[in-house]
Amino acid sequence: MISATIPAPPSPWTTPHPSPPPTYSPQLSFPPPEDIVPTVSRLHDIYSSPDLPHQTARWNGLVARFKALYDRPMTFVARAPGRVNLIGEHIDYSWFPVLPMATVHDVLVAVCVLPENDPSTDGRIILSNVSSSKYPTRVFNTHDFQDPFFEINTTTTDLDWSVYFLAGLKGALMFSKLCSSETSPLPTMRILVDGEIPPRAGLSASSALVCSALLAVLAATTTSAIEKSFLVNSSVISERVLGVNSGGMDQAASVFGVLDHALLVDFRPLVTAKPVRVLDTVPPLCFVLANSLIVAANRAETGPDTYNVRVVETVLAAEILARKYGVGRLEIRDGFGGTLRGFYDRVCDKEDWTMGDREAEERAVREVVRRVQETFDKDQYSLDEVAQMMEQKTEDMVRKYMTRFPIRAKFLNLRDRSIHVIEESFRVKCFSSLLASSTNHLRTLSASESRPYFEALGGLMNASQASCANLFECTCPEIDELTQIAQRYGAAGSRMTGTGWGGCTLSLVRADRVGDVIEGLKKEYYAVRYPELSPSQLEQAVFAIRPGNGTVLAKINAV
Ligand code: NG1
Repeated sequence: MISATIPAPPSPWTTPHPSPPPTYSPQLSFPPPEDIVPTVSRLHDIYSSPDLPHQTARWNGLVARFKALYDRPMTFVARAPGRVNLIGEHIDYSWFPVLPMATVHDVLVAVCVLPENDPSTDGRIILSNVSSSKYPTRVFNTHDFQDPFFEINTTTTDLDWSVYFLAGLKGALMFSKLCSSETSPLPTMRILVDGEIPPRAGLSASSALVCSALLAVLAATTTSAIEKSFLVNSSVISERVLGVNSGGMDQAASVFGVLDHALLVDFRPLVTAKPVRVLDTVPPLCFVLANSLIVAANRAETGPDTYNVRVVETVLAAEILARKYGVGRLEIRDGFGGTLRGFYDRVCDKEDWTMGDREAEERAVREVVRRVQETFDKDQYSLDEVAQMMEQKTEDMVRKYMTRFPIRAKFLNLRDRSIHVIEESFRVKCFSSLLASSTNHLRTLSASESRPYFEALGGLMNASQASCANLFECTCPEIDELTQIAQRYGAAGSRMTGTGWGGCTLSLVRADRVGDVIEGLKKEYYAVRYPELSPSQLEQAVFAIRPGNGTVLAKINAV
C-alpha cells in the first residue's frame, strides 16, 4: 500500500524558480487505512442516474477512440473531477478549512500499459487528447524520466497542455519511489485524455489533470492500493513544479468527493475531508454555476500580480501579527511561512478564549480582526515598510517570500487580506454547520419554514462575495454583475468561486427558482455581453450543478 508520510523532497522538486532551498516540512498525513482510492468497474459507481446517458455515450466514445488510435484496448482509466468551492475562498493556503464539492465534470486519463514482451513496446509514452486540434499529441521517451527530478519546461507563459500530465508523472515517480518498494520501472504506455472541465474557469481543470495523471502513472507502476491522502498530498506538491503555490483545496475536493455532498476540508493537523450532505431540504437546495467567460487568474501569466501576491500578503501578515502579539514562532506551511490560521489558533490559546459555541467564536473573530486593524493602520504598504515590520532587510524578505513563486507587486495590503481570511473562515464554520443541520430536520420542514435557512446560507454566500470583492479584491466587474443578476432572479445567495479575477460564480437557489435564475443570467448577462454564443455554448456556460463523486481508478472495457 502506498501510504507512508511523504518524506521531505529535495529542493529541485519544489523549486520552479531559482530560490534558496525550501525547508520543506513533512506535515503530510497518516491517513486511516480505509482511505483508499476506489477501483470501480461500472459507471454507476461514478455518476448518478441523470448523468449516465451522457457519460455512457462519452465513455463508449473513449473506448472506441482509444482502440482506433492505438489498435489495442485501454486497460484502465484514472478519473479525477474538478471542484466548485461553496464557500471559503482564498483561505486554504492560510490553512483554514474550506467547503468545496467535486463536480460531475472530470478528466479521464485512459491508459494501456504495454507488456515487456509486446512487439510494439518501444519505451515511448504517447499522450493524446480527444480534443486533438486544441491539445496536440505529445510523445515522450521513458528513459528521459529515469531521474524523477527531470526538468519540465515552465518558462513559457502559455504552458503546453502536456506539462500538467508531466507534473503528475513526475510526482508519481518521485513519491512512489520514496514511499513504496513495490514499484516497477516506467513502462511503455499509450494514453488518451478526455477532459470535460471548462479550462481557465476556476473549476480546477489543471489540478484534475495533474491528479489523474499522477494516479494513472502510479497505477501503471505499482500494484499497491493508493491512499487518498497520499494522492492529495503528492498532487499538491506536484503542481508546485508549475509555479502554483496551491493551498490544497482543489486536490482534496477532487480526491475525496462524495456524490451529493460538500466536503469540509481541513488541512491541520492532517488533510481530512468530512462529507456534508447538501440536498436534503424541501424544496431541494440547488446550485447554479455561471461562467463569466473571463479567464480566471492563472499562475503562469497573471499569478505574479494576483494569486501569488495574495499568498505572500497573508503569510507576511501572519508573521508580523505573531511577532507583535507574542504568540511564538508559527508553524511553517510548506517551507514558505506562517499562516493566519496558525496565528488565530495561537492567540485563542494564549488568551484562553473558550470556544465551542457560535457566539464565543464570533467574539474571537471580532477580537482578532480588531488586532489586525490595530496592527495595519493603512491598506497599502511598500515592500520597504513591510520589511521593516518583519525586521528584515527588503532584499532578504524579497528573496525569501517573493522568488520561489514570483510576484510583481510593489505594494502589499496586509490589513484587508487578513480580515477577509479571518472572517471568511468563520463563514465556513457557519455555513457547514447550517448544512449539517439540514440532514437532521429540514426534510420535515415546509417551504416557508425552511426559508430562513435558505436566507441564512445565501446571506453567508453574499457576504463572502462582498468580502472577495472589497477586501480580497479577487473578483472582476463581470463576476460582480453575474452575482447581482442571480440574486435579482431569485438566488438566495451568489458568489465567485475558485481563484477569481474571472472564472465562475456559484449561486444557491431553491429548486423551484433554478429555471428563473438561469433564464435571467442568459437574458441579462450572456445575451448582452456574448450575443454570439450558440445554444449549446450557452448550456455549457450556465447550468445547475450537483456535487459529484471523487477520484477513481476505473477498469471498464465495454460500457
Ligand atoms: P483554482 O480556482 O483551481 O485556481 C485556486 C487554488 C486553490 C484556492 C483557490 C481560491 C490552486 C491549484 N488552486 O483555485 O487552492 O486557493 O484558488 O480559494 O492553486
